[in-house]
Amino acid sequence: MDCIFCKIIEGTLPSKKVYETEQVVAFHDIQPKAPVHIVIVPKKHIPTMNDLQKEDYALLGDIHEAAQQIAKDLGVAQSGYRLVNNCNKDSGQIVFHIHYHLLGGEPLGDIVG
Ligand code: D5M
Repeated sequence: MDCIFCKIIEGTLPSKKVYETEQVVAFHDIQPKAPVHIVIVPKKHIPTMNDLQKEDYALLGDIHEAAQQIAKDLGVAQSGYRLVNNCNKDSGQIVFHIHYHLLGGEPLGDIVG
């Protein structure tokens, strides 16, 4: 499958990982829009939020657990951070493997992932 994030998950494409469990991986965004910009990805290939099934809902909990831990580890838990999902064209989604941007490290204003 020609999916950049699947290649990162398989280890065939390098990434700067900050978090990994059996279900989820997170790594530094290659084009950061804030001092802290991490991409949190379920290992299961789900193209967009529209494709989430009920059986996948536990992954959303795993992603929030990852966000909490990463925010703590990278020192933005108290200063604040934003978790963003882009779905389809108008949102600007360019990688069609569902993911959540964790942004922080400065006042974010209208910065989105
Ligand atoms: O955002 C997709 C995000 O994925 C975008 O901010 C760039 C990032 N990206 C793309 N390729 C890589 C690699 N190879 N490593 C790390 N980050 C990457 P979207 O929500 O789809 O607009």
